[in-house]
Amino acid sequence: MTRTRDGRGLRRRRAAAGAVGGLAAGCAGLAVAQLAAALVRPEAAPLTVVGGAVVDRTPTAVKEWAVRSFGTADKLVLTLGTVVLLALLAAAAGILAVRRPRAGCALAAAAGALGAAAALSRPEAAWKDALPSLAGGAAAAAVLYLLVSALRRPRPAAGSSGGTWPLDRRAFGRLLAATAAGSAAAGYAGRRLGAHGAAGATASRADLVLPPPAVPAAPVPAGADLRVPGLGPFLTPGRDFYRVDTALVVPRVDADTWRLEVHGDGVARPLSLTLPELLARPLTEHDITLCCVSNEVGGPYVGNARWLGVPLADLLREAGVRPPSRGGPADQLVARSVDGMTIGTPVEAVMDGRDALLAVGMNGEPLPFAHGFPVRMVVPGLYGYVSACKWLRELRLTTFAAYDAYWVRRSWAQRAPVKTQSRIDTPRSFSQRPAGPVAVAGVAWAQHRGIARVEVRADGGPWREARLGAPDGVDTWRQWVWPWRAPPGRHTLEVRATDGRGEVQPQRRTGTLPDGATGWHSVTVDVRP
Ligand SMILES: Nc1nc2c(c(=O)[nH]1)N[C@H]1C(S)=C(S)[C@@H](COP(=O)(O)O)O[C@H]1N2
Ligand SMILES: [Mo]
Repeated sequence: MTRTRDGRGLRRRRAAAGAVGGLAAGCAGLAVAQLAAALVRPEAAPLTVVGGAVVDRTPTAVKEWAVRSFGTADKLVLTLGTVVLLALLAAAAGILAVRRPRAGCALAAAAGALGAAAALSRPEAAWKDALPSLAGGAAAAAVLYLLVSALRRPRPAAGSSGGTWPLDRRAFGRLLAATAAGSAAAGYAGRRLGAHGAAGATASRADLVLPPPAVPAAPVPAGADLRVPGLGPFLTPGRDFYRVDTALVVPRVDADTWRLEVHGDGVARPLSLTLPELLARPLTEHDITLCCVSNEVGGPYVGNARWLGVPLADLLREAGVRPPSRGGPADQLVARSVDGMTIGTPVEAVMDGRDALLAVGMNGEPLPFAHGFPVRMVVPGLYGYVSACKWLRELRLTTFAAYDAYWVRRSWAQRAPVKTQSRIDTPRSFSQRPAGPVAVAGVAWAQHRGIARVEVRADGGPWREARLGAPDGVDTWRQWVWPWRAPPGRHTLEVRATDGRGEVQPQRRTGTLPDGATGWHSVTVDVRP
């Protein structure tokens, strides 16, 4: 084999080998960190904490854009972005290490320290969350040192020049193979351990038998579901229910070790409850439509479910809490999740008689992990970010003056009752259809006020009243349908709802920030002659 002896080619080959070594060291570091995280805390894995720290710091406008552009895939995009950055950093450390081994290895270790800093910056971080990233950085630095040592070692072949190059390709190759094997083994062990940890949570969910409700919900009225093709079911199945949260990895909480703490201002009797203790209280079942403040006009982040849970007001009364209207000192209830989300809800709303629940069941089953197992909050009439904390672990009573919850610190409103909205689900915008009768249908919601009327109009003409599905209380959406005789041509359909208080949904289009979008939804349809 001929070797390029000129300096340029040599440098290029050394740099390439260094980059390969850096990437291998990076993989080894990541695998070791993953294994350490499985031992310490799965949420402390480097990709998770770095991604989470980025989420925490992303300006709200960028986050809204990401949710709009990528939907729920925003998390995948973020993780892939982090991996690409890490790979670039690893390659750079490798290239640097060929010329200056100490500096290159220090860069690898520094990447680990950066991961540790990200871990410690997360809400709810414990000091040990720094360990996986530090271990990963140290492993990457050590492996990189070994690899570049092989690159700098004189080639053992007889008669070689004895300089620092050509490299000892055999030793380098052997070390690369060993690194790959070691990384794979550490990665595999981490996965097995992680699966083992999650197995406890999975078993605890499988074993959970939900007690029957003391106050069951009436069956959904026969006419609530209009069964129009193109319209979703009245009750949204868990697997189709929208998911909005900051968790890059869905927390899998073991119900057997779960506890809820209730304390704070005006709490005469603080509570610390296990799940069986919570479930020993009378449960209520209630249909509630949940929606996200980030839902644009016509958007998908709304769903309706039958929830089973402990009435939150009863639990608060048990703890000695009084609402502000009865002289209580706290006007804000701050719910905190196992992953450090904080969600602030008006105490007055929670205790005004509505069915605010600490939910354990969704559509007849324990909550899915993605929707907050084992316990989450649901409060009719409030957007999710001010009411619906998933993976709940603490309820603290305080004031709005004294404390800003997670999203409030990121420029969303402190209080956010749901705004009246209506959506056309069929026909779809920009769809084509033959002229003739068309069932225009959708949903409308104004939780805790109810929907009194839905109107539709075509091409800016007179408003026509739609037929509503039977009401299932004021806390759920209502389906609606309007028979349209579609003439040929391009048409615009618009919808607007009136809530149970007689307020017509405003036409003015506003964005989602700071407290929810307003405006009428419209679709454009092409009708063939
Ligand atoms: N722990 C936790 N709870 C959370 C969130 C979160 O990010 N973390 N997001 C909230 C928001 S913004 C909404 S809209 C609802 C969504 O609930 P879902 O994912 O079950 O539909 O959960 C709320 N509860
Ligand atoms: Mo939300």
